[in-house]
Amino acid sequence: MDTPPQASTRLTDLPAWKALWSHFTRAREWHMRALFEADEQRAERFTLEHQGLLLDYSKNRITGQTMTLLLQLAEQCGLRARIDAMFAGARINETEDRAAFHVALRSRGDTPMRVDGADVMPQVRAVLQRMARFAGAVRSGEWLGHTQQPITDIVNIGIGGSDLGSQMVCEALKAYAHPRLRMHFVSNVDSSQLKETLRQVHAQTTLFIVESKTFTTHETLTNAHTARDWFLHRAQDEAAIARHFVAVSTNAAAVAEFGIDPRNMFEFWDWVGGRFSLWSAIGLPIMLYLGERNFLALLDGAHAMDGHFRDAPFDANMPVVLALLGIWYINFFGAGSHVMAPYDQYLHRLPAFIQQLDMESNGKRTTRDGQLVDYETAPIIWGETGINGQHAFFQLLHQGTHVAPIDFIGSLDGHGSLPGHHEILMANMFAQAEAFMRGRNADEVALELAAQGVDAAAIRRMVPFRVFDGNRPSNTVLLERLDPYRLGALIALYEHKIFVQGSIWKIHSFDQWGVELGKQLAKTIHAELLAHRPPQAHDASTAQLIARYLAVNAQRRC
Ligand code: G6Q
Repeated sequence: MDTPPQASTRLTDLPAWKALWSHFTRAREWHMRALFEADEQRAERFTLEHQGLLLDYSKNRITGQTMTLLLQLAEQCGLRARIDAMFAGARINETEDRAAFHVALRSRGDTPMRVDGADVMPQVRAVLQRMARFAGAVRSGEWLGHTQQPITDIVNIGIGGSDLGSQMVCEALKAYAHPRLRMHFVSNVDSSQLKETLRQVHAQTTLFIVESKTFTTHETLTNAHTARDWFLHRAQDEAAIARHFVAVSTNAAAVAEFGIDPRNMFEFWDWVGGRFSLWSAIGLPIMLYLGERNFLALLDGAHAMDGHFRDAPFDANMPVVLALLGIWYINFFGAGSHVMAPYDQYLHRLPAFIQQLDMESNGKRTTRDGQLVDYETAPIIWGETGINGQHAFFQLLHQGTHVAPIDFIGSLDGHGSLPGHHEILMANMFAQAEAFMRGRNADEVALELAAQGVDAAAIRRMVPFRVFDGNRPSNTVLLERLDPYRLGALIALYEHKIFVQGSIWKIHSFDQWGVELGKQLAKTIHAELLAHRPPQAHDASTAQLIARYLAVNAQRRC
C-alpha cells in the first residue's frame, strides 16, 4: 500500500499536485460550451446549497475528474487536521502565538469553546450582553447625550479590520437600520474625512466609537484625539465625554490613558484577528445600527456556515469547493487576480472587505516551515458592483488577455426593490455569467450581422473584433435574500475559503507582518516631518521627497 503523504511534504511534491499538472495539459484545451453540451446534469452536479445560499460553480473549466484531483490535493495537504485545529482553538496563528478563534464569537448554544483549556464562551456572551444593553439604550433613546438629547449620529473611528467589516455590514443591511441613527466611518488620517463627517453632526447628539485592537494605531488615535478636541470645544465639560465616547479594544490601559472610562470600553481578545473581528465587540456599530436581534442573526448565519465547513464532506463543502477552484486557476492557469462582482448596491463595500480578508491573509510567500514558496499564493482581489463593472472594466474580462475568475453575487428576492429594477439587475447578472462562459464565435457574429443586412465584406472586416472566446470562469452565489442571516453565512463562506487556500499553500493566513512594517516606518518619517528628529539615512528619492515637503511647509510657517 502507498504511504499517505505527510502534511510537511512540499506542495509541489504531492501526488495530487503532479496529477493536477498532467490533468491541466488536457483541461486547458477544453471549452466550457462543449462541457455543458456533453453533460445535461452539469449545472445540477456542480451546484451546492446551504442555509439560503446557492453556489453554482458549473461555469468553471472543470470536470468531475478535476474536482476529484483537487479534493485529493486538499486531503493530501492535511486540510482536515487544519480545520480541526482551528475549531479546537489551537494556536494556529503561530507567528503571533495565538489561536484564530473567530468561530467562537458566533458559536451559539452551550458547547464550550476552549483556548488553552479555558472556555471562552462565558466572556464572549458577557460582552455580547453588554453590547446589547448599551445598543438597546442608545436605540431606545434611554441613553442621552450631555444635553439630554438622544443620539442621532454614530461616528466609528478605526481602520483596516477595525473599520471595513462593520462598514460593509452596515451598508449591506441598511434596510434594517434604526430610522433615527446615521452611521459614519472615519478611517483615513487625511483630515478631510473627519472634517467632512464632523460637518454633518452635532456634538450633543453624536456618539463616537473608537475601535482599535491595539489602541496604538497612529491614524485611529490621531482621529480620535481630534474628534475629542472638537467635542470638548463644544461641550466645555470633560465629564460629558462619558456620554459621547466609547472604545472597543483589547488594550484597557491605553483606553484609560486616552481618557475613555473603562466602563465605556467593550473588550475583545488577542485570539480575534482584526479582519475577522466584526463578530466581536468590533461589531458594536452593527449592533447599534441594526439592533441586537439582527446582530445575533448575523452571528447565527455565520455559525451555520461554520458547522457546514466543519462537518460537510469536502466534495459538498462550499468553502472548500470555492477554495479549490481558486487554486485551480491561480496555480495552474496562472490567474493573478479574482473579481468580486456583487449585483446588489447594498453590497458595494463587499469587494473592499474581501480584498483585505484575502490579500492580508494569504498575500504571503513563506511557508509555515519557513521556506520560500515555489508557487503562486493569493490573487489580487478587486471588483465593484457588477452592474457598474459591466460599463467599465468588464470589457477586459470579456476580450482582454488576462484570465480573471469572477464571483457573481446576487439575491433572488427582489422584495423592497422599486418596480422593474430587480429583474433588470438579475437579468444582467445571469447574462454576463452566460456570456463569459459561452462567448460568441465567428459564425454567430457573422449570422447576426447578416440578419441586420450587413454586406459580406463588412462582415469579414467586423468579425475579429466582435468575437468573444468565452470560456471565462465564474461562480454564481445566490442569496435567497440579503438579510443578516444570509450575509453572516456569506462572509463566513469567504473567511473559510481563504483559510482553506492558506492551508493548501502552507502559509500563515492569520498574521500580517506587512501591515506592521508600514506602521513602524511611518513613525520614523513622521518625526522627521515634525522636525523633531534629524533625517535618517534614506534613499535619495525618499530623502528628496522629505526635503521638498519640509521646504514647502517651512515656507508656509514663515
Ligand atoms: C487586520 C489587520 C489590520 C488592523 C488595522 C487596525 O487584520 O491587522 O487591518 O485591523 O491595522 O489595527 P488596530 O485595530 O489595532 O487599530
